[in-house]
Amino acid sequence: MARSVALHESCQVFRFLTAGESHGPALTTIVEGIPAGLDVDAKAINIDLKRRQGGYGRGARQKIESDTVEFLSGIRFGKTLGTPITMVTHNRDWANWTRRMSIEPLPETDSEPPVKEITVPRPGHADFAGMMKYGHHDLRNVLERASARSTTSLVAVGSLARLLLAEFGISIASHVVNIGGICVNADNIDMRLIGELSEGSPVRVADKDAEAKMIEAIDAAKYRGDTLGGVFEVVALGVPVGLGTYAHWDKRLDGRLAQALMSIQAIKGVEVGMGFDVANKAGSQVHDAFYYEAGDHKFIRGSNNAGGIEGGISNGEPIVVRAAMKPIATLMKQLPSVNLETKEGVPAFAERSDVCAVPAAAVVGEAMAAVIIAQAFCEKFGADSIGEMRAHFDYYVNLVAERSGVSGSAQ
Ligand code: EPS
Repeated sequence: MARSVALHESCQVFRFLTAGESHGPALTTIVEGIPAGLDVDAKAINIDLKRRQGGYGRGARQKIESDTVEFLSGIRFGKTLGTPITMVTHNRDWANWTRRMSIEPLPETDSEPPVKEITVPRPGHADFAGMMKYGHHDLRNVLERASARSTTSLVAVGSLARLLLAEFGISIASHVVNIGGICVNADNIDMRLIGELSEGSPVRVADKDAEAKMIEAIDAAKYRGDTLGGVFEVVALGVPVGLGTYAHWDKRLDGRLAQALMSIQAIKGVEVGMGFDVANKAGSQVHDAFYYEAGDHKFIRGSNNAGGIEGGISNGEPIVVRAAMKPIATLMKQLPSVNLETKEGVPAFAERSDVCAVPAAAVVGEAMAAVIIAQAFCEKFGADSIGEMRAHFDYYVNLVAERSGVSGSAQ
């Protein structure tokens, strides 16, 4: 079956757009580019949405919401049609915000007191820059969309991406490796088990000792009216060699993963593999030496400091990325701020929020990694249907086997 594999001109790029305010009626997502014929069950997506809602240190909002998706397009009889997929998650809290978040202007005859404007920005939040940029007088107009509530949509798209990747044996898991400076040594944890080990943990951590200390630290921060950040690690297993490219700056897989993880609210740093520690070591301690297993016809490595990416291309090893999340900017013990209207020095605005959302951010990190890997996968094996994509994939897997010394693999 000798034939060329090329990205079809008509193939749509895997992309998506999200919309919705935190306390508005709903969060809406439109996804394009998932091939036809993929089995999609809302239940699988709802499991990930529930995972995102969990985690020790979350605020009262998660007791109100029970996030689920409703599909409005793109799926018929449980399979994708190859057309845009629309997903909606209704905000239950909207019922409590219909006046404060009214889409229509409030009637002039309204007998209720006017909706109070918020004019004191929180240091570290989008409040100040957003008000200056858009000319708003009420920072609710900024915070409603800047809120990490919108990560619900990212998780829903990520879930679709994972369903696609699972068809080709790719899985993605995460765990928390640091909360407020309490760290886990990830080197001692088997990568194949991190999802399983961290799943039952309230702080999504694969190490019980660290778990207890992290919970204590979150309680102490809450008591002080403070918040905590941390670091999570995402691992993708089964990614074939060859996704991404060194040919263009914006197609490098590591760069795309960094951008996607950095787009999650409160993320301030991203590392791939050994990350910033490469700067402290010599080349001989950093680069992953090659060996060849003649029996299995396999190129193998003694280490994976590169985090599964070399030259902007997946190299067949597990992809390992970490992201650092700053502490949430809404502090109950408010930081000094200035009223943007009166210019008077006052405590920053505070309303119901999370003390620590690193476990939730890890689930969002998995989703964004899934989206980028699925995008790169669709670019390499582009097809309009799953069957066609599988043929492209199988053909390439055989070519790689042949390049690895397995005779007669590619047909
Ligand atoms: C969030 C919902 C929000 C916040 C949080 C994330 O709910 P509410 O504002 O109604 O309490 O808890 O938002 C932020 C961290 C933020 O920076 O705005 C959610 O569903 O994840």
